[in-house]
Amino acid sequence: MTTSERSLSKGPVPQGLIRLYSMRFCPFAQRARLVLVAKGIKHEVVNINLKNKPDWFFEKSPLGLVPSIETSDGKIIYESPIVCEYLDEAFPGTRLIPSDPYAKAEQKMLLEAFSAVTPIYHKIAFAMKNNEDTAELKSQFFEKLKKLEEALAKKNSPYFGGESVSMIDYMLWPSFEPFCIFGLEDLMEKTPQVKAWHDRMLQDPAVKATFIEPEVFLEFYKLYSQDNLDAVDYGLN
Ligand SMILES: N[C@@H](CCC(=O)N[C@@H](CS)C(=O)NCC(=O)O)C(=O)O
Repeated sequence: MTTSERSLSKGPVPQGLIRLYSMRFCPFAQRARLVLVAKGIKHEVVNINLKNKPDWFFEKSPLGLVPSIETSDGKIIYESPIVCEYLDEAFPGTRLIPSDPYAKAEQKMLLEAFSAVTPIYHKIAFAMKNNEDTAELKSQFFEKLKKLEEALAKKNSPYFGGESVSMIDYMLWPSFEPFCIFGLEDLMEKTPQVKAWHDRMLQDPAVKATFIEPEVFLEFYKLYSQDNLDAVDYGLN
């Protein structure tokens, strides 16, 4: 794993590699990492210090956000759903997006329904830091979780896309990894199908390969919420 780049621009991407501009604790970047690993795509990771972005980063990601990817012929692709779809279509191996148009639309609708969850996470993290009451935020979060429970019950399958892991599972997973640090496990007890999905996902090889231990996450959140410039490097050698 590389340390965060602060000032040096990177040269061209070597032939046969994808370069991912990332931040280790970013749930959107984790989507890209999951897809890269699941499809066995050769890649390198450049971690960006989002509290101190180098100027050149805006050439690699016009909105200044991670993830973005760069190909060896200089193409830049950004926004996590677009990055993941590109990787799935441009590379061989297991297809993660269903070919059936309705199944594909269903996955996108589910993602849309769950999309507002990251800001709730951040609000919970900040409320916890300030010792504020998180009950209202947790109930907002629970409403999102119930939608997922309904989707799994309707589908009656182990994963959101059917019998095996597909793109929607990798798009949703990063929001579930830091669950315990926000004290949200009790909510998952009330959505048993989501809980069973969560436990299954923990066994997925790409999830295992990109997993960040809760205590590392917790320390990152503490440092990040204190505006510590080194937060994104927490845990690196
Ligand atoms: N819609 C974007 C969101 C990406 C995003 O918000 N990334 C955050 C890190 S988790 C970021 O780069 N933040 C930098 C900033 O806001 O300046 C996606 O899905 O890729």
